[in-house]
Amino acid sequence: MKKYLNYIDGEWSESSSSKFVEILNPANGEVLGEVTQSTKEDVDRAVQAAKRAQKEWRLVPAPERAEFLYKVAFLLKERKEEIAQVLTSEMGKVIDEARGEVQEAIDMAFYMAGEGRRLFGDTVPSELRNKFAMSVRIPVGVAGLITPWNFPIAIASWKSFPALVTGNAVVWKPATETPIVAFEFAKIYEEAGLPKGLLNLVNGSGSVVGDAMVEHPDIDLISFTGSNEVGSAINARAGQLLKRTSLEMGGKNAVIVLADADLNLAVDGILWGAFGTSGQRCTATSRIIVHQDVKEELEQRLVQRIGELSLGDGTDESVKVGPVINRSSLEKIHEYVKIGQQEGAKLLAGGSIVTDNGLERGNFYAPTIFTNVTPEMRIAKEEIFGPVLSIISVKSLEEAIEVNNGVEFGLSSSIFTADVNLAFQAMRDLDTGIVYVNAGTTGAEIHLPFGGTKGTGNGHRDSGVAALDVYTEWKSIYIDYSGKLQRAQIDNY
Ligand code: UN1
Repeated sequence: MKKYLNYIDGEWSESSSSKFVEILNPANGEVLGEVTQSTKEDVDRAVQAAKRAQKEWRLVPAPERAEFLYKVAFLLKERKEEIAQVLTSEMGKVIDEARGEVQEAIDMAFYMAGEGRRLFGDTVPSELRNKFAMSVRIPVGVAGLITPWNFPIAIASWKSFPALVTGNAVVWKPATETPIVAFEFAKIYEEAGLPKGLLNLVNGSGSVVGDAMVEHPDIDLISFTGSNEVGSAINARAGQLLKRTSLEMGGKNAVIVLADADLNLAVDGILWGAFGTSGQRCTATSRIIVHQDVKEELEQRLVQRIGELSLGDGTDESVKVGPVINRSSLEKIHEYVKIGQQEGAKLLAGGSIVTDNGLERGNFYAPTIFTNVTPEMRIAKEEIFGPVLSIISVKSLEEAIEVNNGVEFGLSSSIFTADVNLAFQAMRDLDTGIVYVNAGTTGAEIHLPFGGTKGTGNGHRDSGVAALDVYTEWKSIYIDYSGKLQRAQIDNY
């Protein structure tokens, strides 16, 4: 059986724990290999290697650091199909989406490589004569990256490229469910010739490897994407240790459909947003907030179209919805469906674990729609992370915005309307980090900030120029060439 190892200080190595965990294909339960389970000592070795490597790396000019990212970008481009196939078999998303995800990593590589020739700071006039003032970005040191299984390469790219181009070294713990994609990514870094110790891959559980990273005194920041439960525990401990954290967590994203909306377009956007990646995106559409005048019409069209979503192994090009990641996720989704029924919501479609057509060996859940959902119901408030959609009816845009904003998360939202005035009102008032007009809640592009308000995060953003803020400190520099002591705020007044 193929064994997946750690990549520490430029070497592939097995953990001293000698423990391995099986990697399963979520579409059929096939064992794809097994992955080493690391210890605290492995983390320490990775951190020491990172620390050593970063000492030299910070002195490498940023455009030269960026050269490695360009190489990574071209290698990713070359292997796009191969990695996409691995991604689908390991994580389950359908092959088209897997290709899209690898493309997201390619885009991010080129974009962040470009930053090697920007990394803009400010030059500003000094308030004193013969004095120069500027600010520059400096690396934080060793960045600890903890990434999820739902976007195993895109999110690792959102974090590792800006970390490296700004002069940091990386210790990376990928999700236990997706070590093969992590292996492929680390191999590409290796092939690109990235100096050893700058990118260290440490496989293992959150409770051992993740905790050791948070606790390690030589890891200067943690960038995490995952659940609120884990994120807030990381933040609490990192807070005590005065360690920087960037957290990207849950969502409860809504599509608002106003009475004047193009319903065909709205249905396309909703189905893609809710059932793409089997609803396992942070940005997935999990609520529809519809104007009462078009509620029935929208429901009819959704129910009609939901039948077209063929389920199956995502490597089959004709399949539209793949499996969910594992058994416990499948059960959690089904639990929520039962909760919805108990709460009095009406099931319009789906609502069951799929066991027919040979799909019983995989983790398949039928695309599910509830209607007559009210904002207080748990299915309208909690993140389900599966193909379950709740329809809530409202009487006005104002009420729609109130419902949208009435949850503890604030990642993405969307509005379908033909009225430009209402669209702008929504853009202003929707309390989410990402807003779409006449498109669903998914589909963020890498050159804009990705992240959310309230319980979704802690004010930081992945991707875009904003990502640089996570991986750099500001240094303000004053150069006095007057040859005399000039006291700021005193000698100029
Ligand atoms: C995620 O679900 O965590 O906007 C990332 C999107 C993708 C990224 C999603 N580009 O849906």
